[in-house]
Amino acid sequence: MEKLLPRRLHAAVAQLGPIHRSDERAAVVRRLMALLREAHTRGARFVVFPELALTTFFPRWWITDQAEIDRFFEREMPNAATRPLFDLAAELGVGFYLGYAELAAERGAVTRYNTAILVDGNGRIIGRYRKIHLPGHSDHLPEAPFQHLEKRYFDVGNDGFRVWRFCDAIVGMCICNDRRWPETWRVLGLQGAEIVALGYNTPLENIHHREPEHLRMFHHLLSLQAGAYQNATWVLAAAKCGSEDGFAMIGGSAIVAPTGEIAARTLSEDDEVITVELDLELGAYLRRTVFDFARHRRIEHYRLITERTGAKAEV
Ligand code: ING
Repeated sequence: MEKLLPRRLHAAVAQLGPIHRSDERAAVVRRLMALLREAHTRGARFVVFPELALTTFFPRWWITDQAEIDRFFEREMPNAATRPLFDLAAELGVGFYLGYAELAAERGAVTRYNTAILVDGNGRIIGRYRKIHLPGHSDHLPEAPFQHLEKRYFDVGNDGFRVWRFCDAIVGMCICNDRRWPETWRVLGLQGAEIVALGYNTPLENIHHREPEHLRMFHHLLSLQAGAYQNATWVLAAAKCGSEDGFAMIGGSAIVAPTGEIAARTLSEDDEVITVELDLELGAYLRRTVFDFARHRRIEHYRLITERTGAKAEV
């Protein structure tokens, strides 16, 4: 067996602490730039920022005035507020994943997405993903301690789950709740993803039913580690966390190896960088053996996965 040349990519996850509703984008972009510089100083060529990394997690708020809601959205990217981040990335030759609220015009209609972009080391956008699994609810829950209105404020993503070649690696993207659904990982795995980048904003409290708070971190890490192992891919997951206007969100940003092991994780709920030099061959033996999809998968038995939405017991 010829020894494959080690393909390595020094990557970083840049966790953000809280962004309060009154925080200006310029102040947030300055934080993103400081994190990018720190990652570059430590040798990273790719940095993953969180979901909705430019604003507070506004789906927690019941807002009825559309103009007020749209203040949290970006109409173009890059724009005046984010251009300094793109320019710094190009100056340092560092690529990045950035999550933000996208306001688009498609076929004459206004559409709104929870979006992530992949930007290369020249500051060019080479990939875009619009969040498909939107959690929460669309009506006002006045009794709840806070809202989770992603189903109200965003349209379901229409880009599908895709991968791009970046720094000699196959990189896929998803966002937050997507990580809880095995379909996300498998569709990326079937496209040869070697790295899956994702950002997340995960409230500590479950507004739907009483749940022990330690389960938030457990389910978050379980989703990353299972997705990584079962698709033999590296996972770079960046939190926006801490207390935003008093509403707690979990940290636990992590870099997970294709073996499912946690290679690095953050210790704080503030702005924090973690880096790992990813060995892109580490997952190759798994793809040649236990997860050799071509040899082991039996798609003739998986029909229900794409034909049935909800579970149905027919016995
Ligand atoms: N946040 C949460 C997440 O999926 C959630 C919502 C938390 C759903 C816990 C179910 C259980 O991490 C976002 N933004 O999707």
